[in-house]
Amino acid sequence: MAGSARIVRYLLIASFVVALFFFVSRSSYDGVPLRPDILSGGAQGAANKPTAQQPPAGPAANTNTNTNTNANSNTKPPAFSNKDAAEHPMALTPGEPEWEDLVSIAPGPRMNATFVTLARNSDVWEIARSIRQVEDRFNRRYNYDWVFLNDKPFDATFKKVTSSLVSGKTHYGEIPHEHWSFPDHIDQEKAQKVREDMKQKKIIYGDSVSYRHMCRFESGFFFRQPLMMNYDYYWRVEPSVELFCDIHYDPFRLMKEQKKKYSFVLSLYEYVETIPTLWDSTKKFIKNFPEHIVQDNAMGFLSDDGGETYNHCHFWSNFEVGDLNWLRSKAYTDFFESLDQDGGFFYERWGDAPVHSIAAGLLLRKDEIHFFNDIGYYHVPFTHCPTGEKVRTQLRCHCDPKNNFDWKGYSCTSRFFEVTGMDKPEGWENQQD
Ligand SMILES: Nc1nc2c(ncn2[C@@H]2O[C@H](COP(=O)(O)OP(=O)(O)O)[C@@H](O)[C@H]2O)c(=O)[nH]1
Ligand SMILES: [Mg+2]
Repeated sequence: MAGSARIVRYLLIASFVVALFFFVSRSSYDGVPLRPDILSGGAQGAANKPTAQQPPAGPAANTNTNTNTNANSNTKPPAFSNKDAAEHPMALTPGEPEWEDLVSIAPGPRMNATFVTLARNSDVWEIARSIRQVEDRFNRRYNYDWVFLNDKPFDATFKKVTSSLVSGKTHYGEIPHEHWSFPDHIDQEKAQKVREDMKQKKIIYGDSVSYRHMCRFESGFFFRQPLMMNYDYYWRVEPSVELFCDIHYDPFRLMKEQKKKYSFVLSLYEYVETIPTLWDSTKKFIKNFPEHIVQDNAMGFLSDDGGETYNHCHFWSNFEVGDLNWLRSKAYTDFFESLDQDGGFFYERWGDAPVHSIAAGLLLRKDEIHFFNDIGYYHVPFTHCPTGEKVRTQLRCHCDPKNNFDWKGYSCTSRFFEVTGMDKPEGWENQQD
């Protein structure tokens, strides 16, 4: 009797162990294979992470720059297809199908789009913060690529940290000297004198040469870097920015479907001392290239007297989602080259924000510029926290609405609403100071 009880006990334990093994093996997730570069201990390598919906894909980089593109993947990202789009309409408001699901890889088409960041190696931890937030609030479900640009080669740490955070593929480009240096026509002595004067006057970045190269590069060259030529849309991300709200839909797709070419979340008045003659140069461009000035543009956002003077309003360009083909158009490049000839990037301290904004205001129809109320955003020192308690709750925003800059006196966003004839979001009156 004792013997058979032992056998029964052994059988019970054995079947329990088998059942446990079966259960554990069934409930485990499908492991994602480690990338070969990590397995081999290398720090280099573009992240190329296949997902359920998006096959390993990416642009074939046709570049001499220091590219970390995975050499094995030359396939283009899935193109925008009307059928795919029709099967998966964008859920722009709560209650629509697919609104609630913030876990799965987003179904539907992907745009030919990328994030883009200009950064130094020393910016690595600040950009890591930004990437983490962009991924958590949006890109982990969309897996868009990320292009990093630098006037110096990116180091191994920068590549390792950033490629481990981005869910799409990462590409690293070194900017050619011609795009980050003084053009020949610049009088060096005059430029130096300006920097000394601006230093005396304590104008922010007034004495910096590299900041001027940065502004000229962002104004005229980032969109024509070899790595960027593969894409149609970009989303600019700077170090140490914050995203406050869930992004339930694809902003790139909104741009395409609603035929938008430029977008913003914050707008304000530019520091006059940095751009005293920018409007004179703009007026010269308008005279020389009347064919580029579009009917029904947003001149009213830039000028209160029909174009005679500039009111200094500009979209804050550290956040932008935009159309690269517009920036590569003859209209935009003629505008940039005309400004560059006048030398104000060095004889003054023209920022890329007023340059992009004036271009958007004159070369685009006003309905081609989009304001993303629903993207909560911070770049020191300003916050865009969506107006409307309902929106903020639905989007799980973590910003303090009191900090929303949109309707305060120094913001130009009210003016944008007036010029475009849009209704201001509910609750804006209570946020004016
Ligand atoms: N590679 C490189 N990037 C720069 C340099 N200066 C600024 N940047 C980048 O250009 C962007 C704007 O610079 P930032 O310091 O944030 O200027 P601010 O936002 O106007 O205060 C950021 O993405 C910086 O990382 C530079 O000298 N080299
Ligand atoms: Mg910045």
